[in-house]
Amino acid sequence: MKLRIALAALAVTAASVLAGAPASAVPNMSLVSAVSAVDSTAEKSAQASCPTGTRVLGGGGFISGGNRQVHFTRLQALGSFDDFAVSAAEISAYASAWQVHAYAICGTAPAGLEYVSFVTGSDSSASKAATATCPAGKQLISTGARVINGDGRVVINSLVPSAALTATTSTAYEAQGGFAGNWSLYSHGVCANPLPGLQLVSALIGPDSNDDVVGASCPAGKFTHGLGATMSSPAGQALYGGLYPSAALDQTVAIALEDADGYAANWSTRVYAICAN
Ligand SMILES: [Ca+2]
Ligand SMILES: [Ca+2]
Repeated sequence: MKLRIALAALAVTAASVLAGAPASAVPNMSLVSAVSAVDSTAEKSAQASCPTGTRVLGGGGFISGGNRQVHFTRLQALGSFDDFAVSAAEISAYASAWQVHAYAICGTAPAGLEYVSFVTGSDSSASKAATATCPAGKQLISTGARVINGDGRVVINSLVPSAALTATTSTAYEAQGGFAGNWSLYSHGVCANPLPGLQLVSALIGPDSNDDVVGASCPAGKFTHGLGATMSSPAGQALYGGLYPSAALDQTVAIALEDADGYAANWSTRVYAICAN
């Protein structure tokens, strides 16, 4: 489980406003963060709140102290509160203290801003996929996912923007050993009228049997409004320890870790950035 890293710079900061940066098409873009308590509660949440007058466009999260045993159960832009909500849970009993961080990408409302969701039915299938689609004429600016009633035993594997940025698909798998309960999966998307320079970029690391840290950079002068990621093949035996934008909103980072007893086969991680002027 050697760590492989492919990115230009890795920065997690408390909060930042893009002072001195070239003007973005969406005015007043900023990155805001929030943290949960540091303890060993089995599931906990953090919500990062956008500054007054700005809307949540997208966001991400980071788990500290999780040691391969804590994973995201929710990454969601909440249009009703203009918060980015992040929850994480222990896969099974884990004694150490850990903390979840939430990051919100905020800005003045772009024209046509709309929050869309799709939820699967509830059953105990070993994996599920959910797709949320933007209304006709609008395009996707960020992704999200949420597991309901997974009791920590369901691992989010992907939040993938479609190539044409019209939809986002989430997948999740039951963790190693399975889960007998019924659970469901949400896909969440944020849509808007097409932004100037809107462009999907991604970066891939692997396949191999190492943990991954992978970053994708927006083209010069563009900003990330949302992000996404996918892991190939580990099917519940690898989890995200982080999925977040850089402080300057010019890059996205995914950290993908094998579970506590590892995963022998090769797998890969792809991270996405949804960029615009
Ligand atoms: Ca099951
Ligand atoms: Ca394993």
